[in-house]
Amino acid sequence: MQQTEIQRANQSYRLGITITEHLLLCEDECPAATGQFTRLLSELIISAKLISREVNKAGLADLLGATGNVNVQGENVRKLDEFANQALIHRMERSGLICAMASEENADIIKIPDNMPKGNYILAFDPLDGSSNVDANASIGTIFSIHRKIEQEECSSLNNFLRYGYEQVAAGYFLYGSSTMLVYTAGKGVHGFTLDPSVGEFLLSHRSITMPERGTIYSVNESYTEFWDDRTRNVVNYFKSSNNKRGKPYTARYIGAMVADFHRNLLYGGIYMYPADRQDPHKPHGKLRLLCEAAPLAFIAEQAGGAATDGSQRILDIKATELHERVPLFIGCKEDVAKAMVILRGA
Ligand code: P6P
Repeated sequence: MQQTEIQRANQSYRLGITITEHLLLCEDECPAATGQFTRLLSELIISAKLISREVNKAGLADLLGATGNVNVQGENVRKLDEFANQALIHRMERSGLICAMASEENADIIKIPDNMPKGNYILAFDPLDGSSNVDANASIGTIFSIHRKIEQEECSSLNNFLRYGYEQVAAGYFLYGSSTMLVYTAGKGVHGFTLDPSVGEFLLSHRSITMPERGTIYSVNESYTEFWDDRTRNVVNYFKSSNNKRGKPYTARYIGAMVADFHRNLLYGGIYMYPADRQDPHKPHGKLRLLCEAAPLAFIAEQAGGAATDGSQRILDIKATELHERVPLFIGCKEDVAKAMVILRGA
């Protein structure tokens, strides 16, 4: 049927729901909402658009490779790590919404300069998770966790960061992959938005994401098998030798960027594991950071019907004792994580 000009015009305006519209709708549903959270997420989105732009042209803009510096984690800092870290810090410290930040790349708390306005939110982030993959054009991402400042604490007090995961106000990640996505939760489900570069807007693409009870994928770096304890080896062997929810063997998938492995497992169903590695002084409790990696993704996993544990307890029930605390991590479909816990407990 010949489309009329009006129908064509209408289609060109049919953008779908933008993240801003989504947030404003959520605000209407939350009487206590002040609009501060909407503004905070909007500031994070601007940072992510800048990072996405640089990630997408990294190969052309001399942004690949290392800076020659080593961060607090003992990892080589890559040019894009540094760009992403500075883009987030620069934007957030001027927002007037944050009273202190912690970045995986910075040893200490990032204070808001005295000449900048302060807000009531505490932000922890991994500016570019999996960045060692960027030279190979594999997916990487930014992970963020948002808490409210503790009323009686000074902005820069470490106590604002040493919190239980279940106290998070919101958590999410930006994924720089075949498309740029935002996946976040504020405690009312998990929602995914895809950046439409032609209009520069994040559009609702995955409403109310839920994980299947049991998955089909296991994600772990098996080159460390000899460094695990027997129970950890038994967990991985279980997934290697059992049938999944479709009655077929689990499929092994490991990108080397947790945010990308997590996202695939969130949508398809699976479990990601980074166990303790007793042979590596850097990783006696695993490699992943509680505040800026495990806790935010655990919040998302649980809001999507999944689960996350360090092998003995729920990740969200862990109260951080230091800024860069590391934890072993088993995260994904509820039944897969439960099975891992049973084996890890030696039951
Ligand atoms: P390995 C990236 O550095 C990261 O923190 C996760 O995103 C990723 O899953 C893991 O480390 C990869 O570590 O030891 O398997 O190379």
